[in-house]
Amino acid sequence: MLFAETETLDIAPGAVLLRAAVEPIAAELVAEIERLVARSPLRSVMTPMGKPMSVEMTNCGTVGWVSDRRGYRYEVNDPLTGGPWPRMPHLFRNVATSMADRVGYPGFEPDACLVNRYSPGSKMGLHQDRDESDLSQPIVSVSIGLPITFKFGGTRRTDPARSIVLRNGDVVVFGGASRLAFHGVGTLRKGVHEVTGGCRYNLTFRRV
Ligand code: MD3
Ligand code: FE
Repeated sequence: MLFAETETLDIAPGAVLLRAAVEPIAAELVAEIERLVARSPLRSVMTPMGKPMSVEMTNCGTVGWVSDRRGYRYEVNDPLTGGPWPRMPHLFRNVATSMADRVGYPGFEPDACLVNRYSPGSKMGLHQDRDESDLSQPIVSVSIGLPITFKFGGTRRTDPARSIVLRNGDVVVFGGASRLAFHGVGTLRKGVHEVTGGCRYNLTFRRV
């Protein structure tokens, strides 16, 4: 499947930004999000330290990322519904596999998609994504709606971090030397976006 032909920017070793690559289908992606949150609602989760995260989350796919007082992990069932997570929409899978393929990861088969919803004031502190077993597989991130400042450092928490604004339709593929990079996002500012209204969604596709 072909999405917008856009420039690819190497933002760090192993990290490629495809600017506005899914902007033409952003509204369709939001429609899919609305369908899946009707089954597995967005919810606030606690960190293992017992602090509520400001970002609301849900998942689709055969496994989903969960966090509570017992830690971070992937689960086959949604703890809220007790049943399996909604299936990953074909459109989501196609976006993830084709974007990964474009930047040198043929055969990327995500089994989890974490859906994050940011409302004004939401942020995400610096962290690594290391709950997945095969770190040779990339993570594909899709931004929808309001812009946010993404922070991207090195493999040590204290490495200097760069800032990049992620906007509607931007896709970033994180693999190679970037797969274990510390990253986070700044505080979402109040605004209105034609596709999402007052929020931002981020989809991250993972091979767990
Ligand atoms: C770099 N999400 O869900 S997307 C996350 O905007 C997460 O919601 C942020 O960090 C968000 O874990 C950032 C960019 C991103 C996602 C995963 C990565 C960058 C990454 C995994 C490894 C390295
Ligand atoms: Fe992350």
